Formats: sequence, C-alpha cells, structure tokens
Amino acid sequence: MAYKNIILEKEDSLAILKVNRPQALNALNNETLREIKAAVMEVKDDETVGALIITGAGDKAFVAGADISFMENLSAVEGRDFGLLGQDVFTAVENLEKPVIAAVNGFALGGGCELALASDIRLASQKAVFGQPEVSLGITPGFGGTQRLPRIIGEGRAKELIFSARSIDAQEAYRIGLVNQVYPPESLLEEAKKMARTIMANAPLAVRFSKAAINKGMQTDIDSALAIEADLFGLCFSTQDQKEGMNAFVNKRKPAFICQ
Ligand code: CO8
Repeated sequence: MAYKNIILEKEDSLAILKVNRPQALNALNNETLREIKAAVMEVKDDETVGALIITGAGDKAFVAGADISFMENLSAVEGRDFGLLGQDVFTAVENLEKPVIAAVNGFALGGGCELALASDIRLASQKAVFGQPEVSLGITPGFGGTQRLPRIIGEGRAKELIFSARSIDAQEAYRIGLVNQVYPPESLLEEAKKMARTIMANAPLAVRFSKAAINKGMQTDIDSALAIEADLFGLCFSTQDQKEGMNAFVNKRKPAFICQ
C-alpha cells in the first residue's frame, strides 16, 4: 500500500515505521492514524517480518501529539470518535503479535507519548521529550494515556505528569521507568535494530506467547493471569521450537528456530 504520512521500510526481517508529517512535527491526524493501522496490519500479515520499530521521521519529533489544528473545532461527538480512532490504532499496536520497539527520537507529547506507551519497549534519544500536555489544551489524554501511563510508571507519577502537563527529558523518563534505555541521537535507530535482532534470534512463538501472557495478565487478577501463563507455557510444549531449543541446549549447539 502507498502511504502519504508514514514511511514503512523493511530491512531483512525487520519493519521500520516512520511517522512523516514534517510540517506538523509528525502530529497525528485522521489520515495518519489510519495509515499507522494499515501498516500495523501489513506487518501482522507479512510472515517475513519478525519485529516492528516505530520512530519519527526527521531529527526533531517522534510525534508531537494529535493534530491540534484538526481538533480545534471538533464537536463532542467528533472528539469522541477521534479518541476512539486513536485508541483503536494504538490497541492494534499493543496487540500486534510481534515485538514493537518505539525509538523515540524527539518530542513524544500527547498522542506521541501514547503511541510510545502502546509499544512493548521504549528506547529514547538523549534529545527525547515526553509529556501528556492535554490538560493545558482543555482536554484529557484520549489515545490510552490515562490507562497505559499509570500501568507503566505507576498511578502517582502518571497523575503528576497528566495533571501538571509537565514535559520531561529522556533522563527523567529513564529514571521513572517510562523508557528502557537512553542513547545518543545518532545511535538510537541502530540500537533499536540491535535489540529487535536480539529478540528475533529467540523462538518467535515463545516471544509472542510471552507478550500475550504479559499483556493479558496485566489486565486481570493474579490468579487468572497465572492461569493464562500456565496455558501458554503448556502450549509451548506442542511446538517444534521447544524441542529444537532444548535439544540444542542439551547437545551444546545453536538452535535453529522455525515457528512463526
Ligand atoms: N498539532 C498540530 N501542529 C503541530 C503540533 C500538533 N500537536 N505540534 C507542532 N505542530 C506544528 C506547529 O504548529 C508548527 O507549525 P507552523 O510551522 O505551521 O507554525 C510546526 O509544527 C513546528 O512547531 P513549533 O514551531 O511549535 O516548534 P517548536 O520547536 O517551537 O516547539 C513543540 C515544539 C514544543 C513540540 C510545540 O510544537 C508544541 O508544543 N506542540 C504541541 C504539543 C502538544 O501539545 N501535543 C499534544 C496534543 S493533544 C494530544 O495529543 C491529545 C491526544 C488524544 C486526543 C484525543 C481526542 C479526543
């Protein structure tokens, strides 16, 4: 599919999605959100792709939020629909059955921070800036931020960031557990690729099941979550990759995983 506001590149078995609206610091309008969803579906259906990296085109912004010019005159119904669209797209990112790494190369504000939150792993450039400035614009976070931010950094810190609309730099984001690692701007994408390749060297189905167990388990009580883990753990023993991984260990050789 041809995209206008994003770039989807494929490099070996890695897909790289760049949000690309330089005139608006990669801000998200309807069209861009729909293109991100289409790209996620493309990655889902492409058996040659093992992981997705999401980043921003250019050197200034990851995504500077939802498009404020577009939102300015929305009615309550239109605002809700726009929120539902963003939620749907970011839930598709979260549920993609392949690992998703956000390489946050600059401003990640509002919807941009929420896109990073929907990713599995967040890596930041030293120049990255995070924040949920929505209340300074008279709205709440609406693309999942009120739910995913507290689940990732805890309720108190999430409330402070959302209520104050304060932006934080990459070091503070690292300190509070919002990002996994911080890198110099020039090595961020390479480090993201390196991490993706490390993950892809493991059994793909086991990674996928681990993601499902964590994502589903985080939304439920511990007993139900442990039941989900037990089912998926059991299912691994019906895969060829479990036999391959353990046989390789026992015979002191490198495993060759095959299951997608
Ligand atoms: N929307 C639209 N245009 C934007 C946005 C945005 N979010 N961010 C930047 N731009 C545009 C600017 O208007 C400017 O355009 P122009 O050149 O035509 O004047 C261009 O990008 C460059 O931006 P600046 O000149 O402002 O660049 P600076 O380096 O001076 O500042 C900032 C960079 C600090 C990132 C600044 O642009 C800024 O504060 N942007 C807005 C950030 C923000 O508030 N984001 C949150 C938006 S709200 C949101 O995301 C809600 C999500 C849930 C929605 C639910 C709906 C119901």
